[in-house]
Amino acid sequence: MKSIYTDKHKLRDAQTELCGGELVPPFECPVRAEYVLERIRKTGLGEVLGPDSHGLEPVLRVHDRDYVDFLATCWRDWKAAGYKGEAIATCWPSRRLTRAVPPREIDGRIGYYCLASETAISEGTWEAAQAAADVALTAQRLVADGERAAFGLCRPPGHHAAADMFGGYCFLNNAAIAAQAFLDGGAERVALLDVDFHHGNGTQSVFYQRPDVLFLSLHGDPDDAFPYFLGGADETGDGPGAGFNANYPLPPGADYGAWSKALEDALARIGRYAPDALVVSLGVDTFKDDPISFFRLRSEDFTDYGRRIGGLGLPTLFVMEGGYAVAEIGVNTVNVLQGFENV
Ligand code: OKP
Ligand code: ZN
Repeated sequence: MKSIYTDKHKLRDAQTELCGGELVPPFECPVRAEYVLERIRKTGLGEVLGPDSHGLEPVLRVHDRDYVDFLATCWRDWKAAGYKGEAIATCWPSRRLTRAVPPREIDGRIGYYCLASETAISEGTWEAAQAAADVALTAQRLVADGERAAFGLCRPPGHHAAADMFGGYCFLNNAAIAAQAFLDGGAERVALLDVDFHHGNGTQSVFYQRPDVLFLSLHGDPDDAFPYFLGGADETGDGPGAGFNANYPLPPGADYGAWSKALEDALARIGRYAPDALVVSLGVDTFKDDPISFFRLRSEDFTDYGRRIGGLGLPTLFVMEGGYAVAEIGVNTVNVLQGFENV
C-alpha cells in the first residue's frame, strides 16, 4: 500500500495544551507522525510519496469560507493584538449566548470558531492543516484512480473539525474532505468508518443530513469521554440523512471482544450500503497504553481488525487521526494496514 506523507506536518508544533487546568506540552505532537513513518519504512509497507497541492476548492466543499479565512489569519491577528501566549479560546456562543455572529476582536472570533479549548492555534498551524488536507486528497486520488487502498499520514488530525469549528487537535476535516472528493469525482455513495477512540463529531455533523455518506463511529461513550456532547447511539441522521449515521459508544475498559463486536455490526451495515468507496478515520488511541483513552486493544488486535475491514473488498482510503505518546502508534497503525492487505 502506498502512503502519502509530508514533513510540513512539523509546522504544527504548538507548545501548549490546556489540560487539567495546566498548560502542558501537547499530546498531538510532531513525533507521532515520525513513529508511523519509521514503521512504514521498517516494515516495507510500500512507497511513501509526497502530496500534490489541491488548493482550497476541495476544502471549501466541506468547510465554510469565513472559517477558512479565520484559520488563515488567526495567528497573525492574535499576535497583532499583543497576546503573549498561543491562541486559546476562552469564551463561546454557548447555551443562551445566542448572538451568533463572529465578533471583530480576535479573542472573541477564536471562541466563535472553537469547540474545545485544549487546542491552541500557533504559528504554522494553518500551513500544516492545509498540508494534511493535501495528504488526504492525494491518497484519495490514488484510490479514485484504481489503487485498492492508500494511506494518508495526516497530521494534524481532522475528525473533530466541523464545517466552521476547530478543536480536539483538529482544524480541517481531512477524512470528510476526502469523502466529498470521492463524491465529486463520480462516486454515488461513500461509507466513512471512524475507529479512533474519540467520536468523530465533526465528520458526523458534516454529513448528518445526507444519505450519500454513511458515517459510522466506534468510540468512548460521550458520558465518559471527549467530545462529551455528541456521539450517542440515538443519533441516527436527520432529514434525507435519517438512517445514515451509526454510533457505537462503548464503556470504560472495553476490550477487543466488545470493540470487535461493534465493528462487525458496522461492517455489516457498510456491506448493505454497498458504497463505491470506504474512508477509514484511523486513530490508534484505542490501544491499551494510550495516555488519554480507555479502551484495551493490544497490538495484535489492530492486525485483526485491519483484516476484517479488508474483508469488505472495497476501495479504501485510510486517513490518520489520533494515537498518542507511545512508540507503538507506529506498530499499531501499520498493523491495521498490513492486516488489511493480507486478507
Ligand atoms: C483527538 B483525536 C487531554 C484531553 C484531551 C481532547 C482529545 C482530542 C482527541 N487532557 N481532549 O480524536 O484523537
Ligand atoms: Zn482520538
